[in-house]
Amino acid sequence: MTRYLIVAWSLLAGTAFAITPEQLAQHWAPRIYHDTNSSYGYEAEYITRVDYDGNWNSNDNWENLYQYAKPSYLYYKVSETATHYFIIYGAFHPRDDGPEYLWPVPTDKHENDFEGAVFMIRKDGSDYGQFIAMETMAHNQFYQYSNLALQEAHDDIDGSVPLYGHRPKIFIQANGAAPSNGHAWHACDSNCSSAPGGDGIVYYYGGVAEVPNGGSGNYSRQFSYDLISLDTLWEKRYDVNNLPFVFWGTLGGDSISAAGERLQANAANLPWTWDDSAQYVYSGDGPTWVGDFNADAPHMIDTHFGNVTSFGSFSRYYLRNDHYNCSVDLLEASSQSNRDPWGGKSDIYVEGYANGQPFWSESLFKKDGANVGTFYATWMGAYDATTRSYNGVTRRRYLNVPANQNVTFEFRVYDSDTGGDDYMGSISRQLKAGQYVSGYREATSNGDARLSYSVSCVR
Ligand SMILES: [Ca+2]
Ligand SMILES: [Ca+2]
Ligand SMILES: [Ca+2]
Ligand SMILES: [Ca+2]
Repeated sequence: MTRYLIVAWSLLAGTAFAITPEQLAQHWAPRIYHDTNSSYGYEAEYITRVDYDGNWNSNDNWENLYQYAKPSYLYYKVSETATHYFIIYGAFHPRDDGPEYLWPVPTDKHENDFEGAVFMIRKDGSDYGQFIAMETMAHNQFYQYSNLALQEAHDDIDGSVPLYGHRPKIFIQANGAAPSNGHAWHACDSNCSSAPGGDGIVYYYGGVAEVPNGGSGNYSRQFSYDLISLDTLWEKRYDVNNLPFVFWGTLGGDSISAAGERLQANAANLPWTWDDSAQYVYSGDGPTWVGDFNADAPHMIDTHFGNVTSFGSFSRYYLRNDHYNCSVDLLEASSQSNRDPWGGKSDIYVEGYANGQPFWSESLFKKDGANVGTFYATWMGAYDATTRSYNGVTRRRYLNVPANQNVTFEFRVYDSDTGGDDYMGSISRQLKAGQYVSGYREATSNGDARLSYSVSCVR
């Protein structure tokens, strides 16, 4: 009875989360089919917490594997817009083992590993909402899954999401999965009926962190995991010198083990530096960049999927996300100069960078034949943006950048031409956590354009 009163009160008050983030994460916590590989030792497959060995030192985790028990944990984080929840689940492994690392051969073998998924849940008025879609992280590639008639936009749909009751079923690859997919996450397929090589274990959410007693058998061994908040790592995001981070978003890992094995150094990344590296090739995953998985999942999903609004409205503004650093509102842009050949109107677009990392491009806003002095609202996908599939109405990006120090934000304006684009100047601002800057119809460095914007860094 008490809970129903709380729900009713929350709805009336308009507060975030009718139920707690923990309850949401518990409800949707996946059932995990974890392939195992005896060649590298079953204990190197176990999912556990980063401080499983009783310390926050990240470069003794390979060596301590057999000295400490590995109780089963899955990390989680919940964020929320007016219309959806976004739940990240992530699994840590002390080792990503495999064939010896010989650069540039792309094999796994490194200290620490962290991969996972984000679930998008629509608020449909029920306690826990409706599962809409999932993206998984599999060794620097993101995979898209849904059981609804979602269409592809800037990435292809990779399949459906098999369920166990209401819970998504996840397949995690084993150490040594060729050539470099150890501990990658995918939706379940036939690998969840029959474990590759005949061995694999099941992790299920039971609220208790059991210690596995072996990795053999065709999913006959099943262990309860407990959830642990990703806050416990986010709170240490600026703690470097391998405690546990070596630099922004990366757990420290040695290039050689105590036993002399050659390892890929510093290879485990947290969601705030995840990226689908395919964006660097022609068939990339569209205008979504480093950290969006964690800081701006609504943007990433709106970029990858074509019709998220087919299943209800889609807000792009967070009611709650404790894990972004800065937000950028690019509000309007105007040409002040006809830069097309022979004095034609400029075809303006804007690129945005934070410490050199892109967050805005001509895929998000472009206005062909812009009148000099007219201010055009930079709604994502409007006018002549080279990406016009956006469903969520927004001019805001949420970013993960290390804002404990000054972050350099740069807006560059260009006139698009077939024979080479013309630079129309830039605006550069520096700020760090706790600071806010804005510009109203501010001129770019060479006066060829004007922009209105605001940038706020909060943590
Ligand atoms: Ca350690
Ligand atoms: Ca080590
Ligand atoms: Ca895909
Ligand atoms: Ca196996």
